[in-house]
Amino acid sequence: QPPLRPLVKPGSATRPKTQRPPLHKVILLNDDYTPREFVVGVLKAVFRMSESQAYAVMMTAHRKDACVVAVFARDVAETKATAATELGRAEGYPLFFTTEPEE
Ligand code: NFA
Repeated sequence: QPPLRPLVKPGSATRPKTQRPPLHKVILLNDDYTPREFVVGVLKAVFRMSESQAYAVMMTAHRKDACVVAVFARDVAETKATAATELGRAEGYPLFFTTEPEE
């Protein structure tokens, strides 16, 4: 009698696929009033960016009207977008960060 051979590759039938949370982009929107240096300071404080990274993101938003700052799990993206928007609001600036799901 021939030996029984496995029907499926060991492990493949029972091991669940690892779940990763869908990522959400935080997007910085340009406006005509918030000072450039203030935007850079908010990006450094909330998103832990270096001066040069923050400056590059600020200038991209300034020139193209919007720039992706970073991607996070949804709750982290929303918390950071709200915190950054509120730092501007506290100074009377219309600075605005939004979020959207990554494709
Ligand atoms: N456009 C603003 C200015 O010229 C700077 C800015 C950049 C504001 C990016 C918001 C986002 N002072």
